[in-house]
Amino acid sequence: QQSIMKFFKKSAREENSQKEKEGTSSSENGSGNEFPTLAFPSISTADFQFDLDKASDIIVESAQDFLRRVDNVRLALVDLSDKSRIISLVREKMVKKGINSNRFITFVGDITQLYSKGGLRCTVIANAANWRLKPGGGGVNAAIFKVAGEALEIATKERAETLNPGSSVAVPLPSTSPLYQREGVTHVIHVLGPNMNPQRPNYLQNDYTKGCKILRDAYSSLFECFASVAC
Ligand code: AR6
Repeated sequence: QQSIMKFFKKSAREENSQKEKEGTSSSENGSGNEFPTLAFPSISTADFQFDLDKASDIIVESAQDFLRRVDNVRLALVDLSDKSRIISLVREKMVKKGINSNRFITFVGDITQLYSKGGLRCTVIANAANWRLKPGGGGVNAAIFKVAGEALEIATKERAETLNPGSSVAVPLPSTSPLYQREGVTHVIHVLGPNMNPQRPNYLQNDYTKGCKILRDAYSSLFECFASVAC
């Protein structure tokens, strides 16, 4: 309970330093910090080897489309390194399209430590999952299941056994989970993207017509799930 109260009583100082890091406007109104935020990794672009340029187009277009339709929410694309190519590509394309940088931000950090290490409040986070919805396997999936603990495994099993490419499932995180207590995350949305890695199931054999459609479906399903839990 105490840690949740702390979460909501975050100091203005931390909030401002966050805005500086993001390079966003620091005005009280319209900064976007008051909106429920979805933090999401770039689906399919590491272990699943999806082309970064094509993925960045799809991320920016899907986010723009979603934000035009749904008010009072914010999206945050997250990656581990400040040298992240996908973050640079997305930023470039956001600027070209004139997307409101208070409603769609990019952020460098571990998605399991956004609040405790980065001061970024995200009540919902997305996971680039595998079709069996199993922990492990590396990447962001391994990181989220490790930090969220068994509570996430159990809650996931109650919602779904498997996932089809291009679809997602929202899982409410039990308040016993460290990810809930420490980071204030209330939901994890598992998303399965297209796979371009011959070593993984559902390999698309470089078919980017199918791959792009599946990635678009994945983001639209992810964003709809977010709206349904946040709004
Ligand atoms: N925080 C933020 N971003 C991260 C983190 C993290 N802790 N870890 C990785 N990323 P990937 P995929 C970024 O490989 O390509 C798994 O084994 C990473 O830099 O996690 O969709 C699953 O079980 C990249 O930008 O997901 C599946 O089998 C993005 O997250 C398979 O990999 C996605 O990288 C899914 O592959």
